[in-house]
Amino acid sequence: MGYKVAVVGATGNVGREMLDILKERGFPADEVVAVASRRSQGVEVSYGDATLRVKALEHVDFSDIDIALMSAGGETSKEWSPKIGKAGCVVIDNSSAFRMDPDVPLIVPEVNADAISGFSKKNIIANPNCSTAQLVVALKPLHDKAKILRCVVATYQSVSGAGKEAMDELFTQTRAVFVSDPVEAKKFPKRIAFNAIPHIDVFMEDGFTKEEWKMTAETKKILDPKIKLVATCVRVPVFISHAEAVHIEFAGPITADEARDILREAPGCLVIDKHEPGGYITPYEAAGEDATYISRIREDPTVDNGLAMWVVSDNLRKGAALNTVQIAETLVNRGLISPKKDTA
Ligand code: A2P
Ligand code: 11C
Repeated sequence: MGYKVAVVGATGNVGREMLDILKERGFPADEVVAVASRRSQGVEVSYGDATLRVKALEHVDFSDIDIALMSAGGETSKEWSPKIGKAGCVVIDNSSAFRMDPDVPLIVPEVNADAISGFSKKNIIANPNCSTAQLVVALKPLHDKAKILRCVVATYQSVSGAGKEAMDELFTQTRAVFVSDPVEAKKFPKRIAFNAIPHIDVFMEDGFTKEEWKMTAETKKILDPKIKLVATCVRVPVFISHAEAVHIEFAGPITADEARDILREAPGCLVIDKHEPGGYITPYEAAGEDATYISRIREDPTVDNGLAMWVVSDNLRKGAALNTVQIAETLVNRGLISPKKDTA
């Protein structure tokens, strides 16, 4: 007996990955329903060898669906996730809409799977921002060893984090530069082709961007509220995978060799760290992969108990779709959900 699963946002970057990952990992789904906006009604999307016809969100009855994987933007989530949850369908929400809600667990299964049990108040579980997810996967095993006090992060984020139109914009602008056409910026505030933009999401009153705030607030909720974290989030002309330069201060001593050994054994982490040209991972190589890659691990001589490292992961997978499916797997494996009916 399997589950009936809806993927909401099935025509988008993350939704398509969700469909692929459900299939790849053999999630026990008897039926998968692809859902998007009215614009996409009837559009075909792939689910393994099968083709699914997209349904408009307004036309779906969620009362007979077990799990909704939601990635249709914050506004759609704000309106729909509570309604879907009330209909008795567990929502795993990839937007930022409910992450800070105390009645909604914010989960990265390798880090805080035990917190999932609080989901039943609203029937919503939140998936973190992509730049947070990969960071906490790498921080957690080090925090267990030597208590992180402070973390300074600079991100190098791919355009796919901003959706499929943003990927088109990088492609179109790059082509325009080569053929000397005028370069038009629509989705991004400045040209992204051959550039770097230190601005992701809206500005806050204190001068930080919301993306930077999310990294701080979400790390505290998932890992430890005592950790101090400051981020600078930068968009770079890369299609897939976010990279992060991470500087950590610990309460006690930890060497680069110890950190490397710990991270080699840690769930979800893969260490590629040779001190030679090419002995590290780049975003291009991480695209399409599930791991959080860690390279360039070294001691930081400018602070007590400091380490520096480079963390890279596919933002559409661990940063979004994979983590969402892993949350669904956690619900199933811990017996926290059972199928409403046998649709086999
Ligand atoms: P659609 O293609 O019909 O607009 P991305 O982040 O890659 O741009 O994808 C966003 C996803 O969210 C798409 O699948 C998009 O569907 C879906 N979406 C956007 N707005 C809504 C809405 N109001 N109702 C349902 N799905 C929506
Ligand atoms: C980006 N990290 O790269 C963003 C996308 O809060 O889920 C995801 C935003 C979020 O633009």
